[in-house]
Amino acid sequence: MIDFYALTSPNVQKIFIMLEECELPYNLKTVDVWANEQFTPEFTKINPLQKVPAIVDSEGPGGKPYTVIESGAILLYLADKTGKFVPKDKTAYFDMTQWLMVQMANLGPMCGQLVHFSKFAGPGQEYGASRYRTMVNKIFDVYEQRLTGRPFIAGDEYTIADMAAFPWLRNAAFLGLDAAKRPHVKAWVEKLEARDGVKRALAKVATITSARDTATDDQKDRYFGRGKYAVA
Ligand SMILES: N[C@@H](CCC(=O)N[C@@H](CS)C(=O)NCC(=O)O)C(=O)O
Repeated sequence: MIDFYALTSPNVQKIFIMLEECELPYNLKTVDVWANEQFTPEFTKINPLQKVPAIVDSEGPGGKPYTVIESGAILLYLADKTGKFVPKDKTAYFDMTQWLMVQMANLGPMCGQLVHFSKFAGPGQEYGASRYRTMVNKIFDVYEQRLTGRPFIAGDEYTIADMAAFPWLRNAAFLGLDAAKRPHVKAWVEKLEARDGVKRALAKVATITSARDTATDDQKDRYFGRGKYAVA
């Protein structure tokens, strides 16, 4: 059985999608980052980075419990465990791997910074939001190009590279971008949204509540590492 440490953010949604698409059973263990639950000693043992998602598979390699952190690594682990959503063809496999890395190293971090600086930085901080909006627009353009004349990100098959990019690319409006400007990304988002596994995953996410709207200033400072929590 898989213990899935989660909340609702895009990096976590990728794993909900993979688990639901593979119809793997899992125990959902919410870690409310807005209530600072990521910082408990118990969770820090699971993920020293103090972030969700993480999984603990009681039947890992050799039949022993195994912990996986980082959403891209979790997707690769689950793909290896099930043999699903990874191309058999070597070239397609490495196309998938490259685009998974593009998501992990570029799309995710740039969107994360844009959300932070546009929603949480406060007045007089326009430089951060502007810089990351530019980066996000550029990477969205790269995905638009990639999905022009290709049904899925790695090529002909739906893979974990699609699952990784989907929660961020469908968030255009939340990120302050115009989804209509990138018609191939928009059509691909709609195609994925129509999948049963994706629908089930998003429905699960929608049931999770968090302290996002009730977090105190101190909890937010601790989460964002600012004020007395800043490390010089
Ligand atoms: N690169 C990591 C990023 C994970 C991440 O940033 N998780 C956020 C929620 S999306 C989190 O747990 N933040 C808590 C914190 O930074 O204290 C992944 O893809 O798994």
